[in-house]
Amino acid sequence: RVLVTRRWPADAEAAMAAAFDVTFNEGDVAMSPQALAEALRSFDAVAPTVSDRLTADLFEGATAKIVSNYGVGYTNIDTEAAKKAGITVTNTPGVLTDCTADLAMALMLSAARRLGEGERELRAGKWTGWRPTHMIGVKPTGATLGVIGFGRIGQAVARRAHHGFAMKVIYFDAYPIPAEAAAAVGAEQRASVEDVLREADFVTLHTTGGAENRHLINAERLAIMKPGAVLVNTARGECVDEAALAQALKDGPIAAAGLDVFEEEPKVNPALMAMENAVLAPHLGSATHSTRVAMGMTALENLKAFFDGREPPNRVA
Ligand code: 8YV
Repeated sequence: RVLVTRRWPADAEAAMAAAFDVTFNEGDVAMSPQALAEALRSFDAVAPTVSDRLTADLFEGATAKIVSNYGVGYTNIDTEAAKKAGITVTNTPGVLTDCTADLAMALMLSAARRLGEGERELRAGKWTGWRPTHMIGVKPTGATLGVIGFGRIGQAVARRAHHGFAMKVIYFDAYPIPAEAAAAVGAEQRASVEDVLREADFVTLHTTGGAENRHLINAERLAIMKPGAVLVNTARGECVDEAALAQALKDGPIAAAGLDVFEEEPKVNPALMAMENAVLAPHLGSATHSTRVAMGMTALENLKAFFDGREPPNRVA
């Protein structure tokens, strides 16, 4: 018996229903902690999403065998607590790499070229006509892109930027990256986050979230970014100190930001909302039909393998 905490695209739901006795939780809001704790006690498996927070307390008395996360990022789950409770945790890597990288590029271009601001002006009937100094943005083509977190998604963004926009790519990753992966996009490694921030015209975040990367971008680090730089975050909201970012968008040095993720989703810091130079998206990284189906299929594959007594392909705990 499997509980899926949200409705999935129909194809993925049908595949799940063919394999398991599955309940899809109805409703557009995240499940309450009480309901999640209850699910962990009454179902054999739970398939949560990013907005279901499976904190340590919820694993006390849990009898489920596996949590199959619908998403690659799994900092919504206390994996240590799951492990202690003897519960396997899996995720869905790979299938959403392209879509997330596409969205990072969309945010980068929108923020650089002031698309949100421009559209708001036009729709408000405030556009007075073409003029040479109107809505001047920042030019991505040929600029330097700094990638922080050079894994699957970071590398996919680097490919797009390097091959499509002739950008020079520099990166920092806390873990070793195979030289061939960097060479494929002509990427040069930098020794620290600071080194990337001092040199890059555009900075895009592709680390995990969680305590390890909380406020990876803070006031001190924003202060050393290049004047006119653009920050993009499609990773996790907690990676950026939103209050400090709002201040930097107001006072500099950076010119703009494109954000798909927020510290307290679905709440967005009002100080960010107030900034015209922030392009804000409601966590759309993986939001295309084929990708959302593929995420469901991957979550299902992990469950099937586990209950067939095989090693699940994407175990994280
Ligand atoms: C999902 C994501 O929308 O996979 C991730 O880590 O952030 C997004 O692709 C979300 O996680 C769904 O649970």
